[in-house]
Amino acid sequence: MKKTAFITGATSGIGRATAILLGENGFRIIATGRRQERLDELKKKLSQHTEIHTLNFDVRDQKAVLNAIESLPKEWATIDFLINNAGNAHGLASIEDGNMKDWEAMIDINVKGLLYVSQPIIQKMIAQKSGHIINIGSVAGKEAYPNGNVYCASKHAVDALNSSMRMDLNKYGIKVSQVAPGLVETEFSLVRFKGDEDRSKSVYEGYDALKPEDIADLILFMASRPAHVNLADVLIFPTAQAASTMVNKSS
Ligand code: NDP
Ligand code: 8X3
Repeated sequence: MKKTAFITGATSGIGRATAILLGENGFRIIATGRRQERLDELKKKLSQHTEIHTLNFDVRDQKAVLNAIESLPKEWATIDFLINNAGNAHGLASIEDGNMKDWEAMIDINVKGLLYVSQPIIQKMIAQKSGHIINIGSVAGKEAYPNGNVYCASKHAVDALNSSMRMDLNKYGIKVSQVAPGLVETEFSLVRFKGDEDRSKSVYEGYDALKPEDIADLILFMASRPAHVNLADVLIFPTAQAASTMVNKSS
């Protein structure tokens, strides 16, 4: 029987690549995000390979999250994998200059949003006595960097939640894993720099950044291990990167 993966932030970047790769490799997909036209485009593309159901909600809106999960038709009631991917950075400023709205957005999306989505799905997983949650953290959740302050704090929170969730859900046999990527070329920097394309492009110039498909590959590998194996926490860098702030741009 096909397994079902619920993927947040499937309209772009890592989430979209993961939906496509898992969908092409025998998983049924529940794809979520806010941009309906992108959900429709993904549904059209993936329908050739697998069954796909889309849900449109903002992870910051707890009621909308709950309603969306409750709206799932009976045949989508079992969720085998939750890929907690929706997230972003907003701004890159020294702490004294930070914008409160940016800070709130990162905490609300990256931390509170992840919790809003996780709890109702964890309850389903406990009832069905199986499940696997894969949290998308970041190298920013392992080491802070200058001007990264609140984004780094939000990803440190994901790192802590990943460990603690694994401990809490151990008694139910539910796997919890984290993928912590370094630099991946997606719309991430475009969002961080509020649509400034030149600044966003410059983040990925002079070296081979990871592609969203590289992260999708890792997620597929993690999701297809035997029942007794859990890759609990994987840090993944482009070869040119050695740490948050160390990228060899001449490579
Ligand atoms: P993208 O900007 O390409 O994708 C972000 C996804 O998150 C989109 O699908 C977006 O969908 C969704 N999203 C954002 N805000 C909300 C919201 N409020 N409600 C619902 N969905 C939302 O970035 P990435 O693919 O790079 O980012 C995915 C994850 O990977 C994030 O958690 C990010 O922190 C993490 N990451 C990224 C790295 C990178 O270098 N790119 C490195 C390390 C970690 P929509 O706008 O349609 O709602
Ligand atoms: C995204 C990678 O280094 O821009 O989490 O924070 S970084």
